[in-house]
Formats: sequence, structure tokens, C-alpha cells
Amino acid sequence: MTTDVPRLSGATLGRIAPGVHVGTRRPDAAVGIVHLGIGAFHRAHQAVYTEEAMAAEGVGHWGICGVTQRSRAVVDQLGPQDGFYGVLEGSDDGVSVRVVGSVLEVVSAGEQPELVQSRIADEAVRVVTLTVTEKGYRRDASGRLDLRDAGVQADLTGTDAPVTAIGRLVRGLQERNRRHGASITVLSCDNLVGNGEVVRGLVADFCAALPTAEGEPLREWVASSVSFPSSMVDRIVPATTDDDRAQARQLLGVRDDGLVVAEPFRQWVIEDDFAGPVPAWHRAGATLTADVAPYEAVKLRLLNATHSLLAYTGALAGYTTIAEAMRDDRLSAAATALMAQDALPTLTRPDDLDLADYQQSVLARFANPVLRHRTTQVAMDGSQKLPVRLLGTVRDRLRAGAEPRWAALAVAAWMVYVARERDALGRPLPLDDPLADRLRTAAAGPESGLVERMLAVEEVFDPELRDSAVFRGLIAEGVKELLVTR
Ligand code: CS2
Repeated sequence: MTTDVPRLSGATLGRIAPGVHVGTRRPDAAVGIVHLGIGAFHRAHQAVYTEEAMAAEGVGHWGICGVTQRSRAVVDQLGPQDGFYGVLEGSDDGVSVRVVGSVLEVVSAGEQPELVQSRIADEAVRVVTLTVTEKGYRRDASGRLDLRDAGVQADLTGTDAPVTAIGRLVRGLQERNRRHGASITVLSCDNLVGNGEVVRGLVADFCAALPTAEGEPLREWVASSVSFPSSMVDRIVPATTDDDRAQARQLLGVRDDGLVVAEPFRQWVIEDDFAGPVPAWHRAGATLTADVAPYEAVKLRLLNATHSLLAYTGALAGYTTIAEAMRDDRLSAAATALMAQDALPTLTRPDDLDLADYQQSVLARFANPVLRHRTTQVAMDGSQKLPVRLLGTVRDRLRAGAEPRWAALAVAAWMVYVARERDALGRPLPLDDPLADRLRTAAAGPESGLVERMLAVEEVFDPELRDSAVFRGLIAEGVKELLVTR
């Protein structure tokens, strides 16, 4: 690590190499958004849109207060940098970096819970955005708030500072209602079906589980003053590596510990249902629409589903990155077939999307050789991701009397990934999943019973899928194929 290179911060902006786009921070910069879950994705996506929206409008009051959910790593990365960080964008056409200045503050929820609460309650804040990942919502198998979850239970008692995302959100809203009751928009940016409705439902479940005298007035205020638009977010953002940081240092001329890496492509479709003012995200390229559902289904079922297929089959075959997996003809053919044969027939085309182009662009994006997106990164949290991105397609195709062979292959690859714990070269495969113990137990035992045992995991498979002989048969074929060609 070179120590003589100055670190990126408000004070070193003048030392950034000429030609690098640096997001300006205006004199009227102030926090107007609280973001729960300030990981790499938020920094490469909503924070960039927000910066451009503020620039287009000539205002500074949509600055972001980013909240870290679990680790304080981002506080340490961005705090000393006054919130400034770079986004390294790379493709065949070259690599470039820009500096983003829309994040004004990073707070560790574990260490400063009262600050998170008071920011959400702040009258100047009109939007809360979330990227807390699928598992961060603590839903049970039916999609409701998991009242058996220890974190949810603790947050409901309210004795200690909240530990779950929904707990933090509701406690902040409660304080807001107590203080002044100004309306606010809560915008989920996670890969869930109907993410706005999901959060609305979880907040309602939380209120309903509070003592009536506390929960009922809150529920009423939320119903009248908080909106929960759905949104579809898209940008591939792999974990940042030391090589990326070294490359950015070259391009920037300063050291950036908060660097994130992304593909050039980005997309954001937001349901036009705001309880109050929001940034002019549409002026930064976001689409506002009355109905996000068709966009969301296209993205989850074409892009994310195919990503998971490549992640599990690719990792098993010994490929480190998604781009390497794409260079295997059999795997890229399976990716193409999953989209065209299984997912496409289940989709309604959004007016402004050409789905043939969309599929091509997904394949090209996955093949981007500059992104070192690890197969094992995409493979994590399979128990949470599969139902959202693959099993809806499976269900729709089975109901139509069709055989979703490629979607079943992806499910089979996940099962083998869980059971095998090693790739074709004998290297260990990490099982990073909130249900890891349960999955390992289900996967243990003779390979002949693997499919049955995994299908019995009811957090992932509902009775309709579990009892489908067609689905079971297709997965079994997939498993056999994967075991033979290992
Ligand atoms: C990926 C997504 O890790 C994963 O599960 O499929 O993070 C994907 O890169 C994004 O949704 C792209 O927008």
C-alpha cells in the first residue's frame, strides 16, 4: 500500500487528476435522504442518480445520510473522505472513474442508533431508501414479517436499540410521527417482487404486533402519510478488489478506500407514488411509471435468474467469475435458453423495452471481461434469491403445462452447489446463506435422495412446487447432468 499518495477527501479534491468528473458539493448541501444499507450497490446506483438529479435541478438538499446495517466498514471508508468516493466503470471500451459527492454522512446503526432514528424523523428528510438485501427484510415463508425472528422480537419490545432494518425504519417513523408527522416516501431498492408492497406490508405487520395503543395510531399515520413506491434497480456492482483500488489510484491521483466498481449500464424504474418531494431522478435517467411490475419481472426473471444459473453452474465447473462462465459455450447456451425458453413466455413486455435486445444486452453485460464478478458472490443467499428470481418462472410454466428445463437446471445447480461444497478442481465453495445450517443438513446424505430432501425445505419451496412430479423430474435430470459432467 502506497502511503505517500494523499487520500480522497473534501480537502484533496483539487489534487484529483484533470479530466476526472467530480460531483460538486454545493454550499446548500444538506441531508434530505436516509439510506438504510449503504453497501457498494447504493453507492454505484441511487447515490449516482441522486447526485445527477441535484446537479440537474441546481439544488443541494438531497444529500444522503447512509446507514450501515451490520459492519462499520463503510463508516471507516467514507468518514475520513468526507463521504466522497469513486465509481470505477469498466468495459471493453475502457475504464474510467468519477467521484461522487452526494453522500454527506455515514452512520453505523449499531453504534449510533439514536442518530438514525432522529435522521428519519428530521423534517428536512423526505425520503428513506433501502438496499438491505433479500434476507434483510426478515420475512417468513409466506412473505410476512417473521415474528419468530429473534431480531424482530427484540425490536418489537423496544427495550434496546433496533437491530433489524424494519425495526429501525418503524422506530424512526414513530419518532417522526411524534415530532411533526410530515409525510415521507419509503423506497425499497432491493431485488424483490413488488418491493414497495413488501415494505408496506412488513411495516404494517410490525405496527400490528406492537401493543394496540402504540401500534394503532402509528399504523393510521403510516397509512395516510407514508408512501411505499416499488422500484426496479439494475447495475452490476462486483465487490471491489485491491487491483481495482490500485487502478483507481492511478486514474484519480489520490487514494480512495471507499471505491466501488460497476459496469457502465444502469437502470432505475420507479413507481410514481411519492408522499412528498423527491429528487428529480427522472432528470438523471430514471423512468417514472404507474406500474413497475412488468419491468421488475423482466429484470428478475431474465437477468437475475440467469445470473444465478451462471453462478452455480459456473462455480461448480471451477470458473471464478461470471465472465469466465460466459466463455464456456455450454453455460452461455444454457443462459440463452433459460431466458428465451423459460422466462420470456411468462413476461409482459413493458412499452419501452424490446425483449430480444434486452436478452442480448444481458448476455453482453455478463460477458464484460473487465468486471471480475465472482460466481461465489452471486451464489450467496440462494435460499432467499431463488424464490424471487427463478421459482415464479417455474410456477408459471408448470401451470401452462410446459417444462421449465433451464430454470430447473439452475435450481439443480444450487442443490449440487450446497451438497458438494467443492468445485470441479476440488476448491472449496463457500455456503453463505442465512439458512446455511438447514441447507447443509438437508443436503447431507446419499446423492440419490438429494432432490427430495432439498425440496422439503419449506422456506424455499411451497407445496405446489414440492409436489410437482414434473419439476422434481426436471431437477433430478439437471442434478444427474451436473454430476456426470463435473
Ligand atoms: C446479482 C445481482 O448478486 C446477485 O444476486 O444477480 O446483484 C445483480 O448483479 C444486480 O441485481 C444487477 O442489477
